[in-house]
Amino acid sequence: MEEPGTVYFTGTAGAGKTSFARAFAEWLQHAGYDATLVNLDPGLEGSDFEPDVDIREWVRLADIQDEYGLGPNGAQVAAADMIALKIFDVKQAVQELRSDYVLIDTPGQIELFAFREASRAIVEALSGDRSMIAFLYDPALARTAGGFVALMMLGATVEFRFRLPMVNVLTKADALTPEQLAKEMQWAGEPGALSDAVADETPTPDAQLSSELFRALESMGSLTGLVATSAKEGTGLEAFYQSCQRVFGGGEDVEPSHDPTNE
Ligand SMILES: Nc1nc2c(ncn2[C@@H]2O[C@H](COP(=O)(O)OP(=O)(O)OP(=O)(O)O)[C@@H](O)[C@H]2O)c(=O)[nH]1
Ligand SMILES: [Mg+2]
Repeated sequence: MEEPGTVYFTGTAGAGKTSFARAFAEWLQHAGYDATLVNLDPGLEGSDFEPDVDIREWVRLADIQDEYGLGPNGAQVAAADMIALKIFDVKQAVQELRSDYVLIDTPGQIELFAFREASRAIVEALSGDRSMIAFLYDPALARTAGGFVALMMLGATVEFRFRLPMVNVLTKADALTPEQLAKEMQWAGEPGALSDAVADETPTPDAQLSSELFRALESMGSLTGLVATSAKEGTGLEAFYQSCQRVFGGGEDVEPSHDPTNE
């Protein structure tokens, strides 16, 4: 059996990681693929998300706070190390399900995930040859050119830390006006339009810093487009799937493991 395609969903707090991972899992199921949804967020709350493999079986944020008298951030730091210690149990549970795709929802606080060594150990343990990161752009933060560039830099940081191929995803597209959506998509596709917008926004921009920054982001491949999606309306999921396929298989579809018309 071919190794599954593994996708990590990352992005700023509230960017829509959990909603998008879940919507994509449902889309894959309808398209005839098996998807294992993995929750790596020890603080996940809410009952309508039912992951197939759940870190909370081993590590729960509320329990760590109670046991060690920690606040939510201190508990997240402690949890990251505890998750790393349990990661082979998680891996075994994922492997037993033998799915075509493994979708991994990561903790809300991205700096904890991106900067801690424990996270690198976690990603290393769970990743095979077919692994990638979906970096989610929250439209509320991407609305200004400065905010958009800041997200690009954060995405570049995540890519630099984990050294995995990355696909950029704009979430909650339904919450944007068509004009806002068109503007953000243009910034993603045309570096010149984005750098002009940054210059317009900042009355006295440091032109040299901006142009060096753009060059660095460009050479890291951080300006390679954006897939507009909405978990709420179920849009953009096929386009995201195609982007994943380009990363995993040079654009070729894998055969569905079951026929969706038989369900
Ligand atoms: N309009 C709209 N809202 C969305 C969409 N996806 C998520 N949201 C809302 O955005 C908020 C955050 O969504 P989550 O999926 O929990 O985001 P997250 O990145 O997992 O959040 P944390 O794990 O807490 O950092 C919720 O209020 C969702 O209802 C979408 O496609 N459209
Ligand atoms: Mg979440």
